[in-house]
Amino acid sequence: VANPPASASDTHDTGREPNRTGLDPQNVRRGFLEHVRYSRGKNPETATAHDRFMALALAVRDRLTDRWVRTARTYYEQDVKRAYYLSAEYLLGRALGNNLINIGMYEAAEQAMREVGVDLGTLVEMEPDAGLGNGGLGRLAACFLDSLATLGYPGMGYGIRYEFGIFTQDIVDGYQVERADEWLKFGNPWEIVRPEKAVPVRFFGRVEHHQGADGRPVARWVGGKTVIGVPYDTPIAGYGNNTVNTLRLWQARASEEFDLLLFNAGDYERSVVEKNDSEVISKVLYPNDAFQAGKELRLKQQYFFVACSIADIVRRYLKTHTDFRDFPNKAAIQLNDTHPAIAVAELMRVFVDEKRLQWDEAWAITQATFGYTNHTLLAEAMEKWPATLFERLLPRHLEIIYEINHRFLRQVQIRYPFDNDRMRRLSLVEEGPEKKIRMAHLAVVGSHSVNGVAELHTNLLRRDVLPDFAEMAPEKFNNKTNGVTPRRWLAWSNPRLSKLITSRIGEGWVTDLDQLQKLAPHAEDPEFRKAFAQVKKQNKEDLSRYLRDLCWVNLDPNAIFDVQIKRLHEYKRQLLNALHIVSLWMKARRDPSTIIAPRVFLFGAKAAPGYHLAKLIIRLVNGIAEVVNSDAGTTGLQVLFVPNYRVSLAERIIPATDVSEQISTAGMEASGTGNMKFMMNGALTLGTLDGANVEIRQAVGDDNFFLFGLTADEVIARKRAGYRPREEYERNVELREALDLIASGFFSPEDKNLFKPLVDSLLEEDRYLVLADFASYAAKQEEVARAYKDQEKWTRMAILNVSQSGIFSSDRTIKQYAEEIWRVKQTPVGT
Ligand code: T68
Repeated sequence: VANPPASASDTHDTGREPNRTGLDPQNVRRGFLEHVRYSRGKNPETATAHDRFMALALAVRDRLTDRWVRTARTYYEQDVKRAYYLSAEYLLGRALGNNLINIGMYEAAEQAMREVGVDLGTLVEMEPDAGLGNGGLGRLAACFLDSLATLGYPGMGYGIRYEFGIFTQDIVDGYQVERADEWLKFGNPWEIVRPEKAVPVRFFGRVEHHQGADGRPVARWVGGKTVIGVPYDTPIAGYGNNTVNTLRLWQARASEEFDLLLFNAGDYERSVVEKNDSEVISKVLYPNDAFQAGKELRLKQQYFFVACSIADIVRRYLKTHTDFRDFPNKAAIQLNDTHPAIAVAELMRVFVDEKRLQWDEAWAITQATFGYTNHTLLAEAMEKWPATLFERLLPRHLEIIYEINHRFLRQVQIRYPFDNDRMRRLSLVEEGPEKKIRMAHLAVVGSHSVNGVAELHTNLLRRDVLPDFAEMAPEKFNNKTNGVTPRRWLAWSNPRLSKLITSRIGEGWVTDLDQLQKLAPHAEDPEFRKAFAQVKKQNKEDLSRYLRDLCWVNLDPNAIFDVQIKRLHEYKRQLLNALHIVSLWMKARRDPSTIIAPRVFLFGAKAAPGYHLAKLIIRLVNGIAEVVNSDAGTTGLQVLFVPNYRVSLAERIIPATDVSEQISTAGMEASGTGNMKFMMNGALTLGTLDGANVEIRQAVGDDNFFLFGLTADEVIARKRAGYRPREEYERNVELREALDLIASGFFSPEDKNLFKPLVDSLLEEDRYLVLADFASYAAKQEEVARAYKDQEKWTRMAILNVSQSGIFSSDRTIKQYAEEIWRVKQTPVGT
């Protein structure tokens, strides 16, 4: 990509030389050296590796800046409709490599660094992951930002600038130990703080009701405490174009440095406590990925970033408009799950209380503006806030929610007279010992679109989770199957495969992933298969080297790399994988020839710190690894739990994977997105008919997918019929042996009863049907091993997986959101 010349006015603005931010190696080298000196205050000789990383990152940011300014101006001048993505999480990972790829200066940077004796790879490794998310939901938001920019959509992300993202995981004696993620400790070269755009946010206080001058009632939310939201902007560069969109993250600041009254009265301590109370709001990401803890601070976080973002969106709208009738034609706001759902009430508050709109008009505009994406079917993840908490923290919002509910239930009553049960089910308020606000219901009634994230998930949402809403407003419900960005997850993370693909079909696939279909005929070409297998082998060697230095293990790159990396959760069934490994190992002890093909089992997963069973599963996997890896009699089996799983680790592991474990209980995983990344990188899926696995199998064909397990309907039927896990245990010798060995304390010699809670939960309830699916899983694993022995056939299957992965590009997903929900238009940015 050639460097676009700065426009005449740009150059005039700053009086700088026209090619100050050129993309050729000489220019990049000069930019780098200037930042070493003038931003880091070092000589090239005294600069540390971290100084060099910062200097290069700043040089890259300079090269994004002209486009960033031009993008903002283009959207403003054309007064385009914008898509606003509201998300409590963005799991961005590292930015340097991705930015170099997207603005087309990777090779130039590599050469520039070589010329000054610096290894680019070393600098890339200096960058901490931006881990402002838990898992799939946060990573999806990051992929969406990349696709919005690459497709040239006027899109903007809003969220929280957590000082501490997802915790760092150490493994100590087999246990997970959490450490604070100090990602900002050495500075963040990408962000720009904009204190002039700070927004005040009120909490607590009370509502006063008056008669307004116009005779209409007025509500005034007064008193309470004010916190300031300060925006930090991060540039989001599109691939191969001039678009640079913005991710705006809010940091909480105390409204006064500290309360001067208290300070002057000598109560210094209390004055500083107040400051802490405010600034703690953006301190730390809640580390639960599928569970609502119901903490007050969490609700504060949600309202904090929503209030700042809504104020920002309304302020921007009012720069070019005087009344609000056109608002839905200029702003689409997408709610990433219910975490920002309070935005529905907040926009109503701004319209009705501050801008004095009539309720009905405000409501119509609000509904036309919002869309809601659901990411889970699990009851324990559904957000419900005690009305008492709401009343204290956000008294006006509770009134507004009651008003929304009152009007909504009246409509229900007219449509379904005398159906009190239905009214109770649909209400935004859950009655019971403690009154609660159902955030999903608020999001559904406040939006014109409600979507699930895979076909199966959307259907289950309609049928089982929100059936009454789906019956009342079927036109709201739609599916948007998730996707992942091929820039990070193929072009950047798997350069060998990218090069091979491009050598056969050209480079168009990077922005038009369906072109990968052109690879299908090449699956029949032995030369191509050989090159493809070679790439996988080299990636496995790279990963083995990396893990040798990290974990002190020597993995066999000739073995099947069988990988399960995702958050640790019972429904994802890492236990099923672990149980099967134990049974494989026991068989191999008796008869080593039962190992059909050598295999490396890799796990990577963080457990929510309060989720004891999940942490115990980590300890179990490490216990199994210790035994299996040190047993010389079973050399064909290796097990490794890789610590601190995160985006940058996924980038190393996925290109080296042969078997992708997607083994959740059917009906539990909304979509999955790791499954798509693996497919794109030539791994074969071993999976249930859950989430997007269903669509992956459809795309690639049954012959190229290892399917096992009960279907979602069968899972429900089994539970209805009174599932008794102990019967599975009695019936299956291999399963029994494995469970007995774990129960005996063999994998926890220091505490024989350590795993009793795990074994008991499996034998007594087994909510996720691990035992019911065990036989089917083990049988399919045997088929996997046999298939791997035929390397030609395996490689053909792997190539076909890559070739059919085009629909899982987040570009496809984002086009669907843009055309079917947001109605925003691609708006190219000129040079
Ligand atoms: C995930 N959800 C789904 N939630 O589990 C996954 N939850 O199937 C899907 O592919 C992905 O979303 C994207 O749609 C999550 O990741 C969370 O992380 C989360 C965080 C806080 C509270 C609840």
